[in-house]
Amino acid sequence: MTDVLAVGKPDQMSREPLAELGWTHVESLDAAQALDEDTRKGVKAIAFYGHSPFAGAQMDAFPGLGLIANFGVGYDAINVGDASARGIKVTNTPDVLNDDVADLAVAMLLDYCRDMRGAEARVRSGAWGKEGAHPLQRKMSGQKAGILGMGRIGREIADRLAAFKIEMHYHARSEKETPGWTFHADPVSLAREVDFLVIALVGGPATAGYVTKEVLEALGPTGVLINISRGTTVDEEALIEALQKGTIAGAGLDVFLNEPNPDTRFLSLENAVLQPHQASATRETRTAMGQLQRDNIAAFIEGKDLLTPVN
Ligand code: 8YV
Repeated sequence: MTDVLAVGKPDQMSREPLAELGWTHVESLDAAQALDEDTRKGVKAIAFYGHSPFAGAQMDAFPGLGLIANFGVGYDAINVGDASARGIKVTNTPDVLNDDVADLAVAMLLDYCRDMRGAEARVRSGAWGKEGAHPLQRKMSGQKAGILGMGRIGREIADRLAAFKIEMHYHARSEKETPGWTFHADPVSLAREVDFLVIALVGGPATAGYVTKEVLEALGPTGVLINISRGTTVDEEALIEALQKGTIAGAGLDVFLNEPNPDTRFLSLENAVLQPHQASATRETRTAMGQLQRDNIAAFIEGKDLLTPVN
């Protein structure tokens, strides 16, 4: 019997450490709840991977549970209110992934603007030689960008975009200390002002549908939307319609409502760069995330202060 249960599908950087630690591992919360009573009663901490909803009903299957250690900064899948009500602590893995997530946001924007995918296809297919140069694309440097949600990741994205001589605007709950970037009290005003709108909001009920049809309309037919936060932050129906009709110019999307099987209408959109929720997916960052998750669990088991508590 072990007092730590790993639930979900750990990536390649976490599988080996888990095997070494000898924790029981199941691939889903359903499988976790189906474990025999003795095993469930013995679980003190859960190392949680993935994004399936983890609420009170699932927590109640583990009467001795004291910690849910989430693999990821976003813990919107975990009902923290339910956890707190049961005396269960929750931890996440902030900061260690900021660089990678910001890198991918910029990469999707660059890819959208310069059509690197289409241009590469021209080289590989031989069309460059047969048909000539790739059509001219759009300049990214020197435009105006808006960050929606100026937390730690939003700030990293803004710093990178500013280095591309991009004029920075942002919307957040409150005004932040910045090198003179323009604060907008509402997302529509932000979207109206900028060429590129980058969503770096936290997920969860508070930001569900935050990017409305109205925000997309304000972004306008030359505007580009980048989302590295959560699919839930956008009215996805409105986004698909805007991309289909050209109400916005394009998008770079790493997150969707129905992962890992996004709405199939996205798949035929040539004006969208689509990524499989991989913003934090480098070996370096995933190693650091796994280490932080395991350090939180070790601290909890040893009765020490948690490193990155959420509640
Ligand atoms: C995922 C993420 O955790 O940190 C987050 O909030 O969305 C990602 O880093 C990762 O894809 C594992 O599910």
